[in-house]
Amino acid sequence: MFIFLDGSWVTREEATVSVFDHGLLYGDGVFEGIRAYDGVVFRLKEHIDRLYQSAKAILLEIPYTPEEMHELVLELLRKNNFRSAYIRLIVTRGVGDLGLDPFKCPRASVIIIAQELALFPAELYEKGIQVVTVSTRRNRNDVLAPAIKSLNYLNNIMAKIEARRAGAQEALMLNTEGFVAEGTGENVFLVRKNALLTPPAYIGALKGITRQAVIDLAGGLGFTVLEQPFTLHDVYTADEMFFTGTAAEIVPVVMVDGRTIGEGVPGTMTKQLSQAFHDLVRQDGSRIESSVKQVS
Ligand code: PXG
Repeated sequence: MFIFLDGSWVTREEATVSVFDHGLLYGDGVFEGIRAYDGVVFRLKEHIDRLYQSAKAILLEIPYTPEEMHELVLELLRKNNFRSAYIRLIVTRGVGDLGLDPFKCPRASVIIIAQELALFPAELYEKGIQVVTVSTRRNRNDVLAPAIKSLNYLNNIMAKIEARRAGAQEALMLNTEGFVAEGTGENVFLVRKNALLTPPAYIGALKGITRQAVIDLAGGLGFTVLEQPFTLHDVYTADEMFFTGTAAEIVPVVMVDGRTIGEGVPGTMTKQLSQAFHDLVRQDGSRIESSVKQVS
């Protein structure tokens, strides 16, 4: 298995970072989780755009252009002979001293890892998951913009710990005003009658690539999409609910805080969207094989 590490293609054993890297010392850096399906990297351009936006927000200069980064991801998949994979792109502040001053880190470190896909158990999608609301709140816009996909996920990890300790698979996170924000690594959607509801990003959610794909697909299926704030009351009384994310894709939620959502089984709109999403991911993205290799 090859890993891209600061300009070199290295093995898993060789892929090590310095203990002085500020990504390790302070969570100072940004990342992306990306997925390839049957030779297509789903919405790779959108993931790269978001990576550069996250980097810009924390004043981190990535030592490659977005076009070079795009090509590096594809090259990594080719070198590993992967057609379907989970890809992790990481940019850390790089090596500095033990102080937190990022200006002492001369060069950002770039790591790209691809792993053959470990799929979640099918049962999760057939039966749906149970979630609990947790006391850990999502990052506030005036503290650390939740739109930044940073290496500092501690508040989401605390939320995950609360959920797992309560016997649930995932946490539902609120913002400090009590509006529903998202899961620990997923965006959230409700279905009410023929409409799909999802919180606007300013509430405290990441602008998910899967979230946007679902919004795009919903229009084609004739569903109304409302990006508006909602509360736990709206959750408990929804007809259907699901989470979206690169790793999780579309996961039905059938119980929240002991309240059954809809009929307690994955809903029809959720199923329709999942089907449409599975078709989309094999088409909408960057082909792994370079065009020169394709014989027409
Ligand atoms: N919200 C947060 C906070 C996230 O970290 C999403 C939503 C979904 O976004 P995308 O673009 O993936 O549709 C994420 C995704 C994982 C994993 O392996 C996922 C994420 C981060 C860390 C791990 O499930 N981010």
